[in-house]
Amino acid sequence: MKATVCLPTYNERENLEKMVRALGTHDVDVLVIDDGSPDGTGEIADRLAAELDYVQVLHRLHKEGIGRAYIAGFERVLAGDSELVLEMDCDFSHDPADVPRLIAACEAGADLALGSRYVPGGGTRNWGLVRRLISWGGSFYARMVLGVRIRDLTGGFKCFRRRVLETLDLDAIESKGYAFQIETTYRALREGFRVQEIPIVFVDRTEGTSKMSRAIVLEAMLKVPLLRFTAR
Ligand SMILES: Nc1nc2c(ncn2[C@@H]2O[C@H](COP(=O)(O)OP(=O)(O)O)[C@@H](O)[C@H]2O)c(=O)[nH]1
Ligand SMILES: [Mg+2]
Repeated sequence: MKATVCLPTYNERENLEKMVRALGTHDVDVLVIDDGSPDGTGEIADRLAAELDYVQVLHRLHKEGIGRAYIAGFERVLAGDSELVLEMDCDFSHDPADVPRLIAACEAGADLALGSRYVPGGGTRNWGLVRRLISWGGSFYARMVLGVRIRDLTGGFKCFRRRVLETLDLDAIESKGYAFQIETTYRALREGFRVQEIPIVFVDRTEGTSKMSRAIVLEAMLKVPLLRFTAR
């Protein structure tokens, strides 16, 4: 099945080229979604797109959070002919070598495959205690409030069959940070799609800096109970 990886970037100058070339060893297209990074990431993306025919770039003017970036990216990919649409961070926390396993899960029948840190075989590496607690605690909290069996609700390494994204009302999704990940998976479950967790080991970035903020965590905490009572 034809697959496109959506790669959102904000100041990923040190990581982008290496990531794009690593993805090029797998049979995927890549759409870089850059929110006007001041560090020149957008120009690197343009140079790669000119050189490599599997690469495209979507430039957005302002940093609006990963949720808005992904929705713009999904709309672009759905206008083409890819059957599978992937989400992935550009900082090597998600291993490009795991991409074929997510794709294989969808080819074998999953509608949405989640790279999961919290199923047997998965885990995190070199994250401090605080980040581990926020991440695991966030997934635990969301699982309890939403009443779902998914172990990793906040992860951002995913593979969607296009019908999932075509069914979800993307314009109605307002979540910007981790809440976006929780919301898309929860809505997919509510629509009756088959969601499967695939174990991955998440490694903390060594280049560049995280864009995680208190606002992103707070948004997720408030959004979860709202989703429980309002999402279709
Ligand atoms: N286009 C875009 N990408 C973003 C934005 N915020 C984060 N990213 C990208 O999303 C991915 C994950 O972000 P990161 O800061 O590593 O979050 P963390 O892994 O939770 O610490 C990276 O590829 C970032 O460059 C944004 O507002 N717009
Ligand atoms: Mg990261």
